[in-house]
Amino acid sequence: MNAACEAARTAYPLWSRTPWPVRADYLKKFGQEVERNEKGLARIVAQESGKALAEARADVVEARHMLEYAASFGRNAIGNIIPSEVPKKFAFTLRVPIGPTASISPWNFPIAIPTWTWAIALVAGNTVVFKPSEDTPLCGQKLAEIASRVKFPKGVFNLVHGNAQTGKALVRHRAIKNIVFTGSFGAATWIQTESIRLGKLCATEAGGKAGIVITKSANMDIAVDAALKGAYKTTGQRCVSASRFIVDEEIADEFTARFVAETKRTIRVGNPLSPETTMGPMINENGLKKVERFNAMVRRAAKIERSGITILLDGARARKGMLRHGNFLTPFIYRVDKYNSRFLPTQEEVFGPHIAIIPYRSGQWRQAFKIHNDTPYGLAGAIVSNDFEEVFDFITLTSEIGVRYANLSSVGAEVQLPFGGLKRSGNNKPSGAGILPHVTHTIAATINFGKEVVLPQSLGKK
Ligand code: UN1
Repeated sequence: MNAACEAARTAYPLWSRTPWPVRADYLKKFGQEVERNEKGLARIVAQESGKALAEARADVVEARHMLEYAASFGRNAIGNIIPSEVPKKFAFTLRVPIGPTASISPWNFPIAIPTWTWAIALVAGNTVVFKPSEDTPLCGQKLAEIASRVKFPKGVFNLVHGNAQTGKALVRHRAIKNIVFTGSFGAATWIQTESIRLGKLCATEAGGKAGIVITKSANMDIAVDAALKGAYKTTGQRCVSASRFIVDEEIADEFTARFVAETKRTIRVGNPLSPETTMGPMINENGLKKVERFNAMVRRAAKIERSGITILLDGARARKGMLRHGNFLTPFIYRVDKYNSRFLPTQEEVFGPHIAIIPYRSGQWRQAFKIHNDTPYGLAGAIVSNDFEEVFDFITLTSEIGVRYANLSSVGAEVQLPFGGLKRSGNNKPSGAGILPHVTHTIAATINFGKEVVLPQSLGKK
């Protein structure tokens, strides 16, 4: 790791002075290589992260989109011309890189999310030390192999493997000036604190507890489809996974019946490489145990009289055939008829197929929005409604989340939009299209073309 950070430091001066369009060409080639290797990469994603094959392919496609998008920055404006009150003074802004950048990325999008953190950073002139998750090292390795095929100058793109200990050492290394991180809230908080202490910059993306509000006017087909896609993609292990469906009580029974029936009909837990599989395993034993702990909490609560909690589909470890050897879990769905802010399973990120259906008093959609916002997280969420006012209010006024959807699911972000959350979901520095300001400094530059020094604010000639 020390060698990687020193290499990034040594390569930085030359790379940061390389023209943007030249740097962008490397990213363009990177994108082409990813496209050429799409099938092979997707297979590795499925094998290593457990995502179903179609989703694994989407992960690779999203990475290519990010690389193409980053490359486009090579031929874009990188600043503004700004008027000055002093004649013959020319003022403008310029984006300059920050320095060697640590990129620490998670296993749930092992090809796409790394590119979110380093593709634009590289085009902008930063050198990178990339640490993939210890759960998906081969995906990280494959990205580094592509980096060496596109022949970045030595030291521009570096890879280190390791766990949290490596990550911590990387954050603390004196060559590193900026950290771009996606992962857990705990790790994000540590990085933010440590960055302040060491005078570094950082952009963090942390967890979520996405909800979908379904009002009386909702198109029920959209509601059920959005719910299924939000709940089960990546086995509920997306930071945008929907785990709370807040439904008008008048349609709650219909929604519940259809959602549970569709879950049983369409969710096939199994080998991610098999085309019938719609839900692969949990990433590891710890991830599985965390979901089981939350499932057990709900089971305990359901036994208490008048708790208002009913289990609709009891999830468990899959025991069929070979599945018992892996971290396979089936969906857990419950209904919460007496909503309570202190009930941890509807507050905390569970990161798995653990779903609460929460009915609200009919017509009281503002109440539903309150429940929607009633978590410490604020990443993504959605409303399903055919009422203009409800949609307008949710999207523009009320919801406390960074990625807002209407008549869609909470998953499915695209790279050309900013991606980031409020509250515990990060430090307000979105990635995706939002990352450029966090991998560059915006410099104010002023050039005098006159023969005397004239100051603004009428300080004039004296
Ligand atoms: C994440 O959940 O960790 O919006 C990222 C989506 C993906 C990215 C999710 N494009 O579902």
